[in-house]
Amino acid sequence: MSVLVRAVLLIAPVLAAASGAAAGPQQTVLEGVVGPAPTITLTKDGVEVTRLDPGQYTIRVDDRADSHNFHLFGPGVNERTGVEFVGQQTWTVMLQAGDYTYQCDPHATAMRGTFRVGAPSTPPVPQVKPLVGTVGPGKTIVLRTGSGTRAKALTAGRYRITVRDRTARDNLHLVGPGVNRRTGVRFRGTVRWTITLRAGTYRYRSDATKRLRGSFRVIASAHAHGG
Ligand SMILES: [Cu+2]
Repeated sequence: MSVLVRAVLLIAPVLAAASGAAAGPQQTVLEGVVGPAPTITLTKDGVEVTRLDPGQYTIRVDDRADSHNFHLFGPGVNERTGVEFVGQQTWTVMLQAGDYTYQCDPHATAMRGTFRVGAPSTPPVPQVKPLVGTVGPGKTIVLRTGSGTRAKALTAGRYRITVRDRTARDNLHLVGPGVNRRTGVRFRGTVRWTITLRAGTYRYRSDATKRLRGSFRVIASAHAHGG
């Protein structure tokens, strides 16, 4: 073998690697996991994905149950594992500005997440909205929104409820789809619950006084494309 040929053989892989690196920036890897518990997650470096820059991504999906699947859809993307499929899949996707959803199709109301793709200047989707529940002093109970009005119709999603239990004779007990939380009747103080409200009717009451009660409706959240 001549010195020239040997030199070319040595250099060729280096050139190939260099041109490969020049072809594009390193792709960001996202990890999608569904099952075996009824949970679905999409994370980047271990953190739940809520916003991404537009671009090409590698999605590693680990589907751990034959009763769940991982389905990602949004602008230009529609990828899914089979419900009966168990194992790993890798997808390369081009994410564009807009809202994306990942869900388990058979359990889409409970096993579901969303994230937004867009410039960092895009206002983030509000993740947790505030509510304030007050019981007492005296025979009063009310649940108010963050703006201070009595809750009547709310949008489905994550809420942080600050419960101000100001009486040792009543409590605040909130019941509705997926939620059953209460303070103790004798308890007085402030607690905070972070809960997910789903479409349906929620009722709150004092377990000690029947007439102390209220209710509100929750409507499914529309996929608002804010700008
Ligand atoms: Cu499922």
